[in-house]
Amino acid sequence: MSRRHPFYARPLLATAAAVAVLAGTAAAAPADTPPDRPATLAAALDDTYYQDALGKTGTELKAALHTIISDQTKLSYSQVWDALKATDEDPANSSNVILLYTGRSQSKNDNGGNADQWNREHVWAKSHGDFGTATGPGTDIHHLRPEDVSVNSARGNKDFDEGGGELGEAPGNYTDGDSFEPRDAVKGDVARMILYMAVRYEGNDSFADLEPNEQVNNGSAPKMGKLSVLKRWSQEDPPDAFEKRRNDVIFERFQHNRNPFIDHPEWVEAIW
Ligand SMILES: [Ca+2]
Ligand SMILES: [Ca+2]
Repeated sequence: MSRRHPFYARPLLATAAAVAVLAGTAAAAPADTPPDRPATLAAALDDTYYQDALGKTGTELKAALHTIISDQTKLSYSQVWDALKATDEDPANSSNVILLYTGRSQSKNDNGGNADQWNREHVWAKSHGDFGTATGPGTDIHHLRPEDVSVNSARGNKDFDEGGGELGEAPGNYTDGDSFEPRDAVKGDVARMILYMAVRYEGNDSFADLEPNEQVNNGSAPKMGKLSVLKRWSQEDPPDAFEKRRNDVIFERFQHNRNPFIDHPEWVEAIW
């Protein structure tokens, strides 16, 4: 239990504790969560966390998930730095984080504003809905990831689609004037982050209702495209160990809410 995370001392949700007990792990030691979680964890989540969503589809499922995942702890933008050092830790080197698009392993302490340092990439670009970095969608670590500063700039606020020229500094990633295509290994991760944001933010707080659509060039509209491409990416790149561990760490240590599409990727098609 790190003293750098005062919010970590907050009592865990009953569901988190129940899940930890059933999974045979200690909720206070999320860093020790094995990459391949026991099947009992998924079953325990269905019996507790997702109880009110099971058996639903479409708008009913989306509404149930919105209620479930809106019960969360919220971070400040400065707390995000330390959170990402835990959520995106390199499993092969605990001193490093893995950068989302480049896939590079880089020192946790090499964060900042220089071109080859890492900073906080908003996968749902913060201009799409103009939510900035106030506590809320702009500090929701389910879609905030470490990324190389200049690669983050190259992505900018572009919508997601396939095509364009390959980024020299981030092989496997492509961009053109109005869209960005992440490398294959994180295509599904990106899709599930965008769809989490769409369910979590429904316009019933002080922020915009975020929704995916079929457009690029969405600009400052609270939309992100292209939905059909994101759905395909979610199918082609199912949740992996890194992504699942990340979801667990956010749930157990930081926000105490989950990305439902990592636990139940079939819910993408059930809603959209
Ligand atoms: Ca992946
Ligand atoms: Ca929404």
